Amino acid sequence: MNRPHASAVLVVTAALLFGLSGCNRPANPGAEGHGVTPVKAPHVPGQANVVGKGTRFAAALFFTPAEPKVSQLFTVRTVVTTADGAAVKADAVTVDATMPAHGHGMMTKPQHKPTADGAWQTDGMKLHMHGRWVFEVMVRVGAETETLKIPFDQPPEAL
Ligand SMILES: [Cu+2]
Repeated sequence: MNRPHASAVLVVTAALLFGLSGCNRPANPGAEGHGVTPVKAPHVPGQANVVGKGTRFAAALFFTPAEPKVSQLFTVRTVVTTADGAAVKADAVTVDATMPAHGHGMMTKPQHKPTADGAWQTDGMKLHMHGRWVFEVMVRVGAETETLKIPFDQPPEAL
């Protein structure tokens, strides 16, 4: 899982080349031309893939599979707390994702359901391009709602 050095150098080189060549030369087939993809640290098993905090609530998102590839369907488990980190049982949670720089969202329509342990599960997520996405996590607890916006960089392939 932790392919060393060579692949990291490749990614950095590809990112540099891509950055220099502008937006009209896709770095890999299927990806439309756009900006440099930051190299992210490998995901640590058991830890949330992304976390976000608003003024009322915070959310931790766990992906299955743990490191989805471009265009691979995945499931998100969302654990909600108060912004201070206290446990809270959300009445509704939805997860969406968009690429603001490109003005588009996902091509799938994810489904959301509560889990037996008080978290929420979103099936049918798919990030069909590599690059910067923003997860929009809507949390409702009673009459209070908040939407957390959490940036995420989808790598060209699982690192
Ligand atoms: Cu895009």
